[in-house]
Amino acid sequence: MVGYVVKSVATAPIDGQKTGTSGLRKKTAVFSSPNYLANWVQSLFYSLDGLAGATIALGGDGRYFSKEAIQIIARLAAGNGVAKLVVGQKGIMCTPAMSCVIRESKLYGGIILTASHNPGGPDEDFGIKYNTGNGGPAPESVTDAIFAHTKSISELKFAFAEDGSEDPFASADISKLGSTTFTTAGGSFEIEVISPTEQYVAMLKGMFDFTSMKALLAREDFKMLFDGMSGVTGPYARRLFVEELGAPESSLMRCEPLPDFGKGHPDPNLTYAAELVKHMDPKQNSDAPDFGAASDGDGDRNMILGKGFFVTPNDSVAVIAAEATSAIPYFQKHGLKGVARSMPTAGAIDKVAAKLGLECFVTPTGWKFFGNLMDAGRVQICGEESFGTGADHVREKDGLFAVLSWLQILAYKNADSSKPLVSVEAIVKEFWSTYGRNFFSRYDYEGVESDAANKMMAHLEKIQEDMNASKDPSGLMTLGGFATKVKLAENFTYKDPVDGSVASKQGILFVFEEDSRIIFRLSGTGSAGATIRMYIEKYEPDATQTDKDAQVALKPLIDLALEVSQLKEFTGRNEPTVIT
Ligand code: VG1
Ligand code: CO
Repeated sequence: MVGYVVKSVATAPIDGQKTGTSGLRKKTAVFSSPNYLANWVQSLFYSLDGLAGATIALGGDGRYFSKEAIQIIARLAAGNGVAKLVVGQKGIMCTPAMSCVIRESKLYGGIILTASHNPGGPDEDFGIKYNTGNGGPAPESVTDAIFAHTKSISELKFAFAEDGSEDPFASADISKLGSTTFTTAGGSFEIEVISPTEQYVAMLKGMFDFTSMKALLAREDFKMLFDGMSGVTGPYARRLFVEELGAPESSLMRCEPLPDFGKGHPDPNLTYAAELVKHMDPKQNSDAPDFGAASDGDGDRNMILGKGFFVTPNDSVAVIAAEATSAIPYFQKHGLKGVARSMPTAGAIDKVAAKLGLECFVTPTGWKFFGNLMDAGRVQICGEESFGTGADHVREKDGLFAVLSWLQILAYKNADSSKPLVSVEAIVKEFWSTYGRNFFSRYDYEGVESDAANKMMAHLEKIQEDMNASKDPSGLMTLGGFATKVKLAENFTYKDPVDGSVASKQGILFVFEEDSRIIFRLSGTGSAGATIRMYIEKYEPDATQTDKDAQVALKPLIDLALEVSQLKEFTGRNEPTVIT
């Protein structure tokens, strides 16, 4: 056995190491600068109780700088008394699989190396996130403690090789499965390399009826196409769709994980997954598949498409909730008591909850807010407008779970193979005719100057406060001199119903008389400057009006939002970077 020694190395605080919506994300050059990663990881270890002897999982989307990061983290883990590190082979582990491994193996927690849907590479982004023993992203009590430590840190507890060289664990080959143990005076440290797919695929297999999905994929009139966006899900998709469900290899595109995602932006939406969208369009491809899906860099996001048809994430999670207990074995067995969505997410799922008599929660943006509700058994399905869909089988959003849910619903609706195919589009349109349609769009303005973005938000906050101060007895307010009546203006505050913790200033929203909404918030996942997100929603109960194009249906509200916020004046931007 190889030995190591623990030594203290001096360091000094580095500014701006505050965890955002989902972990710490910065340019790779920042992350790889001296002690940047080490300071944050040491601060994390300072924030955790009972770390001595613990087992921690480590893996990520395999992006550029992951290998170096794993080495630094292993040395700090050993230095801080962690007994064992469970590492995904080649450092790979998609985010929902990490959540599954932490939960099923009852680990102390896990570290995920990803900047998720942000591009990767030497000039792009790197990120790190800590998940607790329930498999979910650390709550704000933990991330606040980490941030506090980053401001006062003075030493790093590093493991060194006995001969003084820097990497004491070089002999643990993370490209091969197996375990290596290292020793030091009074202790030891083990690195176990595990399959990134095994536990997670087994879990998914237990949740769905693979036989009926296999029959669906065997139909002459049914084809699917999955876009891995060169992110981490490729190997999982091959395993599930090709090896387990029998789809041909041509059902996969961009399914080899690349450290720079092929220079793409691994964010599954109509803009960044344009190639998939093109393949799915019967006007551009005479052989367009019937079902299309994509996932992001770390595998927690998903996009669902039918032939020439886009399913919004708001509708997707609502359809899954509506069909869950009839179509999906996992929910047939475990039941469905409640659902949740983030505040900016459109309220289609609320309509399902009302009809099915389920509890329905509205949380701030970020998956970490769903964890307590799921742990308490009050929520089983939840989603975000940002292409996040998930359930209580893990504590992260789960792109492949969403794709399998849709395949399962399609298999259920098409149980009789002698009948013509019931399409994705038909399922969504049937949903609209039952529940009405929540038209929704998000405008993102990326790379805005921080000062300008903050001024715009302050301007909106002032409008919101003035409105509340001048409320007339009818309770209705006039928005910034415009004729439209507003029934609610607020800066969203959330009180966790389980532990009572409060998150304030989570986005400024104006809700109109007929439940239309405009919402503004600043992104917490960017790595430079500010990203403004503007969310627009309009509910249309009339089944004869649900077929419109969303941009057309929302145009008056979009114009109003731009005028009230003075977004163009504050930022100098005439067009958004991305529309979803
Ligand atoms: C965005 C999304 C949010 C999501 C978060 C992490 O956050 O809006 O809904 O939970 O990304 O997703 P923000 O603060 O930039 O709006 V991922 O796949 O990047 O972990
Ligand atoms: Co992600």
